[in-house]
Amino acid sequence: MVPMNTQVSYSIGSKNETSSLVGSLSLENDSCGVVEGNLKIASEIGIILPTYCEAANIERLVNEIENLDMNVSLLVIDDSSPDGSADIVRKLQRKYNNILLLVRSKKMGLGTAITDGFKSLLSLVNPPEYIVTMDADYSHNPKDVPHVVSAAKEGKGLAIGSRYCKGGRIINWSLFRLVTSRIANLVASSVVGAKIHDYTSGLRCYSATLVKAIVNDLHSQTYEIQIETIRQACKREFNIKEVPITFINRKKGKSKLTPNEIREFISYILNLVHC
Ligand SMILES: Nc1nc2c(ncn2[C@@H]2O[C@H](COP(=O)(O)OP(=O)(O)OP(=O)(O)O)[C@@H](O)[C@H]2O)c(=O)[nH]1
Ligand SMILES: [Mg+2]
Repeated sequence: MVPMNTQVSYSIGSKNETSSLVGSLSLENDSCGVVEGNLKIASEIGIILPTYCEAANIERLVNEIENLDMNVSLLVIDDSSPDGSADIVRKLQRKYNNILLLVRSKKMGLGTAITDGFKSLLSLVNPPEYIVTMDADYSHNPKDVPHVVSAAKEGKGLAIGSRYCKGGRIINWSLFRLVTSRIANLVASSVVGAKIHDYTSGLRCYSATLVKAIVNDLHSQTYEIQIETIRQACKREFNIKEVPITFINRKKGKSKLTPNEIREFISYILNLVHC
């Protein structure tokens, strides 16, 4: 058992002679997942890439992250995407030795993917000091990763790749997405009250200290995870910085923002307002 106050347990065993160690991971929500890859990996930064049907984007994204001059490991959390995203990641694991893959049994939402990602990285034999999350649809430019990491290191808390602070931009979003994102941010700002402009950006870097402090209080199913992590960080007075980024609407694959996800998000906000 890993000495950590979460509901995660690993058993590490050798899968075969050549490659990887495989760990079985028991998740809080009683679903089971198996982390494939070298669980003894040691890197300063762990990057969580949640994927649901990102076969058209994941390879290019991983290749570009690998080309950054950074000490990183990658953890892809795939919800058994029917388009074969996980198999592309397995192929990439043969090319790069710093990729972990957690395949969950079904689509369970971005919120639980990120939380399971946090728990998995913190449970490694050598956990990273900083944890980055980013979308796997190529909306976030890998070249922005070093900037959010530097900002998180300066503040030892959370750095957000911000589309709404000075210098931030959004390219190619529909009017509907622009308006819904702005409204979500206005409401989040009024209930959470952090001194930031972008509560819903998915490109961030957290210190592991911050993640350890909040992870057991994260129960978000879907996109509201982005606001909830900021709220939890604020409650504990962690430093939160913003770094301007340019967000480009995905060119390939489909958005996973469904009416169900929007309903979850609204119910989360209503809950906060009533608290
Ligand atoms: N594992 C997992 N990943 C998910 C799930 N839902 C979304 N994702 C991933 O989370 C990231 C963000 O999802 P998107 O569909 O791009 O949503 P978005 O960026 O908020 O919205 P768009 O602007 O419409 O693209 C992508 O990498 C998705 O593949 C899920 O249920 N499980
Ligand atoms: Mg997207």
